[in-house]
Amino acid sequence: HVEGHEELDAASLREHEEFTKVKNIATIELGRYEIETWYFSPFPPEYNDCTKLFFCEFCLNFMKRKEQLQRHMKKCDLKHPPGDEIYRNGTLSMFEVDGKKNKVYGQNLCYLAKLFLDHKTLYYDVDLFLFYVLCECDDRGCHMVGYFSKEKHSEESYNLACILTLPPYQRKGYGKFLIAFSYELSKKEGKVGTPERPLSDLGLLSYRGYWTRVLLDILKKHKGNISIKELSDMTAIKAEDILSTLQSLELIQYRKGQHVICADPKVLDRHLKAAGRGGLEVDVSKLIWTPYK
Ligand code: 1VU
Repeated sequence: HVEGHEELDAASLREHEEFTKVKNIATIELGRYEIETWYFSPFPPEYNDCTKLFFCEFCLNFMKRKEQLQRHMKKCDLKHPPGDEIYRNGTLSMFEVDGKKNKVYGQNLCYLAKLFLDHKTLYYDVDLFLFYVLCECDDRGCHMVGYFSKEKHSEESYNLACILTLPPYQRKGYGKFLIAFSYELSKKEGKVGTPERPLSDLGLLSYRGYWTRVLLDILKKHKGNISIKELSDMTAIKAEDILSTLQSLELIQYRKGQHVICADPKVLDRHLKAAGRGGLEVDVSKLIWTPYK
């Protein structure tokens, strides 16, 4: 996660790493939730004396006191993230926010996300990223559930930089929805993609679950031989990730100098059962999007 870290030399990087060990903000208020934080986040120095912050759930501005937030809510005219609504299915919406066009929102989102992300070292250079913000919508507005960020141009074929489901919404299938969404965007771009590394424990679990389900569903339905390349073309999952997933399921054998997928239907069913719930489906017919140029 190197968003805007290039200018730092080794010494300041070490210093930064020392500093990031101490958690400053212990709780945040966001919409109707009070949420306990997990990690340090580098809020501007004037917030150093705070242990709690109050976020506007729509523009993500943060304040030191509840009264400030209440005053802000009377005049904030956002009822959803800034940017384009690119997906709507029932009460579920996805907004695409360009970090260059909505710099403050992008920075606020990063400060917020860092409270729940261990490795992320992103601070100011949000210009290079798009943010895909998932919301549950009702008559009061569109409430952020989670998001992922994506580089506008990635040399390493990353299709996702950081992913977060806010703690009150975790373990309900939103994470797998966000992952599935990132691959649907890659399919529209005609590219394969992979998440930026390192993955957190929860990130790896979610990705492993997603990859397993998608690949086994195809293998189950498919008749005859199929190659990793074909699987990759169908799913936009990078070949290395397919190989490591199938290897971890012990579905790969090495015969005569070649990797061969061995897909016994009974074994597939057993793995599928173990892979957990499918998560919320992405209905691609409801995605209205063209790749960034
Ligand atoms: O519920 P299932 O079993 O069907 O699937 C779950 C489960 O396999 C696993 N999982 C867990 N397993 C054990 N204990 C847990 N607490 C737990 N949480 C998840 O992951 C599968 C996905 O479940 P989900 O679709 O309901 O996913 P969530 O909405 O809970 O979101 C998953 C993430 C990783 C986004 C969420 O846990 C989160 O925001 N964590 C904090 C931030 C983080 O670690 N992000 C990933 C960092 S790596 C990165 O950003 C680089 C790409």
